[in-house]
Amino acid sequence: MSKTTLEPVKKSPARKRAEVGPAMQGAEILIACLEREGVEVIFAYPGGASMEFHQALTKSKIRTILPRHEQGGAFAAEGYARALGRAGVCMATSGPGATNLVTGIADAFMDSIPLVVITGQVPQAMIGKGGFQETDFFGMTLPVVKHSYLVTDVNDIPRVIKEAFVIAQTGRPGPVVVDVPKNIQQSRTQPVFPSEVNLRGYDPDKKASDIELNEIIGLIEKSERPVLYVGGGIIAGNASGELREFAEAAQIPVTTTIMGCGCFPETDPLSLRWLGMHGTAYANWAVSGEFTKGPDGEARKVAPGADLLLAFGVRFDDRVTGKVEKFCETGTIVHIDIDPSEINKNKPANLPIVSDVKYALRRLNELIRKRSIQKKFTAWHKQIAEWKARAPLGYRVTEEVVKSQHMKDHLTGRESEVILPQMVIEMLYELTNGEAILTTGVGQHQMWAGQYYKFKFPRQFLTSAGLGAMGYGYPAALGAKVACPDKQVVDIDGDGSFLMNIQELATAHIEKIAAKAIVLNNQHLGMVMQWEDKFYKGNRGHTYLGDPENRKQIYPDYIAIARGFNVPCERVMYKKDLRAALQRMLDSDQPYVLDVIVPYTEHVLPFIPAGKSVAEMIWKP
Ligand SMILES: Cc1ncc(C[n+]2csc(CCOP(=O)(O)OP(=O)(O)O)c2C)c(N)n1
Ligand SMILES: [Mg+2]
Repeated sequence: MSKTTLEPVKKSPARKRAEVGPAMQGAEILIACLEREGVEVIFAYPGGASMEFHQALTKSKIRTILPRHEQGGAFAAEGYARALGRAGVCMATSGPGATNLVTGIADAFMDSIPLVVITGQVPQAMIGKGGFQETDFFGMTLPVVKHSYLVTDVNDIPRVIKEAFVIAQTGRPGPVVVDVPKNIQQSRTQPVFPSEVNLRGYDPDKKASDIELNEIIGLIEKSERPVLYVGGGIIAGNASGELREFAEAAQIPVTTTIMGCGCFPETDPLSLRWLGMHGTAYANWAVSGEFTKGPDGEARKVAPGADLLLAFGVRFDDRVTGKVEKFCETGTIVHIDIDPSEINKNKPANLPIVSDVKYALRRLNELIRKRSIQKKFTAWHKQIAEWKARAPLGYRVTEEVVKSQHMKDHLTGRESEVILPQMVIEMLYELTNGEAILTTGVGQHQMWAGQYYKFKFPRQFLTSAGLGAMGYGYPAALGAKVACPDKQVVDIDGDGSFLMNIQELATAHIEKIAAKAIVLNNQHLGMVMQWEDKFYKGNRGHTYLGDPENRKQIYPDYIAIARGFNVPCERVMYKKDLRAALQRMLDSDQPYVLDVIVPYTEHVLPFIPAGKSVAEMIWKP
């Protein structure tokens, strides 16, 4: 992400129309600024260096939600931001409070989520002296923020907060840190609230030229096998409607990244679902071609992939490309992104365009309305239909499941009663009509949630994609449920990931946030275990989460833990009980945990091992 020096322009027009408020303390001014930005909710955990803010919050109409760990607060603010498309706000005290936010900030940075992070800092006179709970938070977070401030003058607070929201929410969104020393919070002044900001060197308003856009249309007319490869930029840029219109008008198949799930309805015949390491075989073939291995072990291309890749709002992440030179090796690549630093970063583009993707798509639609695309790509659609029919996502009760310790320990051989994790998500999809907002932890369950739930609208799948932060799921679900109280919000979690922020069950109960969690409990760090099976001959390197001295017992006991939080929880072991249990969870108007015991032997398929190309894809269940 590009970083620019952001200096306020002197004598900005904002000053002219600024509003002067009554004399207040710095902390009160900051909260008044948040109110002026329309902030309704803040996830804030107090401490010595931030209690002035909390005192001011008690007098504010902003809803303050007390997470039970600052990491939970940061993830909840992110869940809120992802679900709503507006900046989420979190707050912590200096030192350990602030450092506990870092993972959330890094996550927001990687996934371009607008976040305003406010931290208390030791008084200015103590900075650099190693005072109690002092950490250089500005310095520590520098590589993972879009921008940051250490406020050194109480009079700067209104401008800084206004700028923080503009920077977090415009262009490529991201996290902004505002660190405020305690003496600044306690100083009094008459605030001057600017009505707009003027940031020298910051120009998020990028637009593709008609020449560039006409070139894209020319490339489409010349191509035989075009594919749209679209991502989180479409969602952040609110460009889903435009994308849909464009794809349908041009009849171009669409694959998304995990960040882009829902930006194009996965139920549409043009959808190839998501691509990459665990994406569909047909999406990967459509981009890079189909390969088979001969008896000599050599991979041979049996069908070509895209000859034109329209990469809009994506960043050619390695989990998507695998071996990057082999990714769409023979195609012409058009890359549109609002952030110039993404262009030619991971994969060179033949036609690079720096633009707001919503503008580019809207204008493309206008252009092709006037001069419609003649190509029909009939042969290409036929090939894709054949791939889809041959390699759909699928699972079955394998020999490995039947012979597994799970069957012996928990199912006493009742094969027909085993619950596979994929089944749970398919059933949830059915029972929620595909309308729920899903969050996830990180691991196998995350990939299955993406594969077996079909996303229909943007902001429906909230997952830690770039950072891959375990513990994201439940706090993010809290944030999403606060943002969208009328939606069913379900965290599909792993037993390892859920445990990392389990304290947020208290937040859910006390704040009456009815976010649901399904723990796909395989008693293992499943995804790491899958790599152990594949690359380390199944040698377990600390990936078992149960009690080694009592493997028959499910450990830890989530029912007992949830009871301690006053949150209802049910365990399901047999298939016959699954549907009714899911329904009870969905019908509840409270936070709820469903602990679903699944075998650990399942592997996520398809699977392109890291750094490998589509020729190495394993896809048959
Ligand atoms: C904070 C953090 N620590 C470690 C990892 C590495 N890691 C990736 S997936 C995974 C296993 C997750 O286990 P679980 O949550 O039970 O999900 P499962 O794969 O079993 O579905 C681990 C340890 C991570 N992504 N994040
Ligand atoms: Mg697990």
